Amino acid sequence: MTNWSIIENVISDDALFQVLNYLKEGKRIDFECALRCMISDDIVALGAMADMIKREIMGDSVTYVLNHHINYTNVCKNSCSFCAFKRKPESPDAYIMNPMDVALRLSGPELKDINEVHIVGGCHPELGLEYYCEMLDAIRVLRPDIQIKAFTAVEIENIARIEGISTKSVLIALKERGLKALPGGGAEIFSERIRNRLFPEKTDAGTWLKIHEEAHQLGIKTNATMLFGHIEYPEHRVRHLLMLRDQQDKSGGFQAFIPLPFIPPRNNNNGYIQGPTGMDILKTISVSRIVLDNFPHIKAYWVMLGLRLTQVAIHFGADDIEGTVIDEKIAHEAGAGTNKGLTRDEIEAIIKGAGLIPVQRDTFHQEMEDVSG
Ligand code: V47
Repeated sequence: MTNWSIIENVISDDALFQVLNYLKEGKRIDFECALRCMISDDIVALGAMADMIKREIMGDSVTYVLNHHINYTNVCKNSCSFCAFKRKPESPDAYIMNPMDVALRLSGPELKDINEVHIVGGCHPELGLEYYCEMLDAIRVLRPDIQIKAFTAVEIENIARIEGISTKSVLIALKERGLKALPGGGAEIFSERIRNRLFPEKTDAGTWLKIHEEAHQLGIKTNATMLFGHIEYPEHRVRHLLMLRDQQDKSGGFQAFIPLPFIPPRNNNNGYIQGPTGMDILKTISVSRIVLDNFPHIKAYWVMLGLRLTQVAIHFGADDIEGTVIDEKIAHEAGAGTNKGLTRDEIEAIIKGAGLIPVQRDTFHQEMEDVSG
């Protein structure tokens, strides 16, 4: 039984008493209530509520995965203003990896312990379905033990457009070649006005959600993200969370939600915003945990949060910190100050240093047996 009453003593923003009452009564947090949370500065109370929910699901445990992030191309037909990773095909530092090279990246002896690969890339204007199938085939041959989480809904839509087939047909073909899960990227913020300003060519909210629904119907698990701390208002964040919650009610295949704090691209000097404060990041993580009552997991992505804030975030509702990553590019092109990867020992030290228990998981958030000795 959750002892919600102890939180009454830490609430300093009266508006949060209603939120606490909803939680006590097991009522769903509605738009107004969620907005109250999102505009409140009482992060101690929000964090305490979120931590209570996290502890009901996970206790003192915080999970991580031994994985490798691979970005097969930086060529992208889109021109999202927040993205520092994209390149035009004619750019001198544009690259496309061939499918076998993607698989070979996973074959070194130092990578024998990893059990997940996370693969995403730009929306290349010409790479067709065969390229992606060859990549999955090559990985399955070289590393049949690795679970493949790959290609955002945005890439799935791009492949479907190039091939002139449905997004569902693309998902079916990729599933047959071993795709196990979709990452949550490319959702950005579900607002048509903001999309028009920041990422006009990118998959719209309805299509992004439809592709995830199709994946869920096919038994492919997915994640969801939200890019925040740019030009959006608290209302946009709340609407984004509620749209995800509604989708999860319908199709049920989301595993984790990952709030992504905007990192202002360092070489973009057009008076762009600074990105969210540490306080705003913690609040957004807590509110996500409180509102997304049907999402099993909330991830604090250490790459974008920094290691110290990650340690706090796992006391503010997050129960997972992603993984070893090894060679992160998207956040680092923008100027992330973290390492491009961490070892298992470093990840475990972050979690233990926060007074919590590190647990290695697989792509489906199942606990792995400890083979480290
Ligand atoms: O899709 C791009 C975002 C995403 C910036 O599903 C930026 O398990 C902040 O989706 N500042 C990629 N964010 C990361 C991502 C992800 C990471 C870890 C795990 C999972 C998962 C997903 O990063 C992109 C975009 O939404 N992004 N540029 C930026 N300047």
